[in-house]
Parts: sequence; C-alpha cells; structure tokens
Amino acid sequence: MSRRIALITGITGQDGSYLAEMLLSKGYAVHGLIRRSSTFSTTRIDHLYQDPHEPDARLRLHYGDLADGSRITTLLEQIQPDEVYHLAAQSHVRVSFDEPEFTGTTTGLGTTRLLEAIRMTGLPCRFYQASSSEMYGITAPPQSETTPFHPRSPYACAKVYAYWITRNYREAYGIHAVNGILFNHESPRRGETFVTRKIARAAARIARGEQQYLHLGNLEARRDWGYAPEYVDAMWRMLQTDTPDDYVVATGTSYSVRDFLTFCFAHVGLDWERHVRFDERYLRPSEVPDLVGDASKAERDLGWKPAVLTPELARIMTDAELAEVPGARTPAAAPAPQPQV
Ligand code: NAP
Ligand code: G4F
Repeated sequence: MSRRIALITGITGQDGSYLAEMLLSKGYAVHGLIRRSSTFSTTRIDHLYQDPHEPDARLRLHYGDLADGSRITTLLEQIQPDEVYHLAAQSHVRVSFDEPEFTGTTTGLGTTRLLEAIRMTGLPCRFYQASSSEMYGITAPPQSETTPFHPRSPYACAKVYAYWITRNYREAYGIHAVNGILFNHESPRRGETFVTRKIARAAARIARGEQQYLHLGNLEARRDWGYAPEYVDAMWRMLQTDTPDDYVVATGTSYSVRDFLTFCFAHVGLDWERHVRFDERYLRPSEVPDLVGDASKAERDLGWKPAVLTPELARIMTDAELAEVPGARTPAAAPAPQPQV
C-alpha cells in the first residue's frame, strides 16, 4: 500500500505537534503549514525534525498563512494529501474580543479557503475541521452533537461559521469533511496563556520561590478538561470512517477553575488561596459558564474513550512544570525544523 500523506495546518500548536507525532508513528508522510515569523515558532516540533534534504524525510514544512487562499491552493496541488487536518486558528477566546476581525478572517474564513482549495483542485482528500465546545456557549450542559449553538465570543462565532461551512461543503460538493467538536484539552504543551497551563506553571514557580502571586479572572467557570494526546487520536479516527460525520470529543466530567487550582497547588503542597489574586483584565465581556461534553457517539462509532481525567491531567501538567529547570533550556540538538525556501 502506498504511503498515506497528511497535511496539518497549525502543526506548531499544541494539537498539531501531538498529531504530527502520532501520524509519523503510523507511517504517514506529514506536511505542515507554518507561518513565517522573525523568530522560530517550532519548539513543539523540534524533536520531530528530519533533514528535508534526505529523500526519505517524512516531515516537511511549508510556509503559508490562513489569510492566503492562493498559497493554500498551490500547496494542496503540490502535496496531494489524502487527509487534511485543519487545526490552525487564532485560538484564544479572550484575545478574540480584542481582535474580532482578525479572528474572523483566520478562524472562520480560513476554513473556507481550505475547503475551496479542495473543491477547486478536485482532490479526493478527507478534511478535518477543528470545531470547538465554545460554540455551545451558554447552552445548558451536557452538550452533544444535537445541542444548539449559542456562541459567546468572536472566536466562538467564527468557529460556528467554520462548522457550518464544513457541513455545507460536505452536503453541496460531497467532500469527505468532518467536524470534531472538541472540548477543552490540555497538556504540558498547552499555550502559556490558557488557564490550565498558567495555573500549573505558577504552582511550580511559586513552590520554587520564583514567583509569589498568580493573577486570574473568573474562577467559577466550569470546563470539561481532557488530555490532548488522546484527543488527536479521536481526530484521526474521525477521518478513517467511510461516512463523514460530526463528533463531540470530551471526558463527560466538569471541574471549575477553582478545582484546577486546588489540584495543582495541593500537588506541590501549597494553599492556592494564599497566592491567587483577582485581575479583571482576564474577565471576558461574555463568559461561557459550564461546558460538559457527551461523547457517547464517538465511543459508539469510533471506539474512542478518554483515559486521563482532569485531576490526573493537573498532576501531569504540574509535574512537567516542576521538571523544567529554570534557565537551563539547552539549544535543540538538531537544527530547528524550517521549510525549504
Ligand atoms: P494553538 O496551540 O493555539 O495552535 C494554533 C496553531 O494555529 C499554531 O500552529 C499557530 O501558528 C497556527 N496559526 C494561527 N494563526 C495562523 C495563521 N493565520 N496562518 C497559519 N497558521 C496559523 O491551538 P491548539 O490548542 O493546538 O488547538 C488546535 C485547534 O483546535 C484550533 O483551531 C483551536 O481553535 C481548536 N480547538 C482547541 C481546543 C483546545 O482545548 N485546545 C478545543 C477545541 C478546539 P503559530 O505557532 O505560528 O502561532
Ligand atoms: O483556558 P481558557 O482560556 O480556555 P477557553 O476559553 O475555555 O478556550 C479554550 O477551549 C476552547 C474549547 O472549549 C477552545 F476552543 C479554545 O480554542 C481554547 O483552547 O479559559 C478557561 C476558563 C474561562 O472561563 C476563563 O474565563 O478559565 C477562565 N479564566 C480565569 N482566569 C482564565 C483566567 N482564562 C485565561 N486564559 N486566563 C486567566 O487568567
């Protein structure tokens, strides 16, 4: 059987890095879209580096941006992927209130640019859209594939648009396109400004005496936090089915930001209430109070089930932060992976 080819947008992000790892381990040739910046943004995939001059290198990176539809079309023509995992987005909810237009053009219209490139090239590839539990907003939990959306941020509005354009291209053009409606998933590779990483990092730093206080916003919000490496497996499973469909991926459990603080700080023997301070800058103009996913369809159709639940996730993330020796970041043994230009 010929080697399968995957294209991942957002390969430098949390999920993209775990997905690239998993697909390489399954024997895929993996192509990643990365945007050019004046500093390297590839720290999460540096360990996957393969010299692109080697003819059998299975990881290749290409410059491109979600705002640039013609580049995306050219790349699809060139790469001829069997599977496209569209993960790239302006993914921060709070930031989307500051940059609503940019969020719309990347997180929303970026999906159309990819789907339109697939339609125009006529490639028979399968397409995964990174949809989000944020789309449910203030709809009462538990949320499933049949729960109505009520988005509460420019980010969530953009994701609702992207969800529907994915379904539209499936219905209108028969493209094998699926929505994975993933609830929050975290890991030691989570961006540092998301609340779980912020808490785990602060707990370790405060325990080491490097920091005294942690400033946070709303502690009452409840989330269904799972473990990112398990969630990228669900993405892959969705693209292996014969009939494209949409799936919720979640643990089915709910914890508050307050609970996550308790797990991380207790793990390092501290009382969080002595260290956490309120900062209204971290509040959102409209909040999503309570997300809990019902992933029974994914379990039934895909055989997917989570193993790591939130308390263990908090321990994994805090231990990873404790293992980070400050100031001891060594340069990667291999050169940072960069596209060939
Ligand atoms: P992330 O860590 O923030 O990664 C986002 C990726 O998108 C990065 O590789 C980033 O590149 C890239 N990107 C952003 N703007 C771009 C642009 N204009 N052109 C090209 N690439 C661009 O996000 P994540 O947590 O891995 O999430 C992956 C996807 O799943 C996102 O679409 C997110 O909205 C969605 N999602 C995430 C969760 C979650 O809990 N993690 C839940 C539901 C859905 P740089 O490295 O250059 O910034
Ligand atoms: O960690 P968060 O920023 O994640 P949020 O808003 O739930 O979004 C994440 O999950 C979505 C899936 O539902 C993804 F689609 C999205 O891309 C992203 O990955 O905030 C979680 C909760 C919020 O209620 C927020 O108000 O934590 C609360 N929070 C309290 N203090 C804070 C803070 N969030 C952040 N980022 N920083 C704080 O200081």
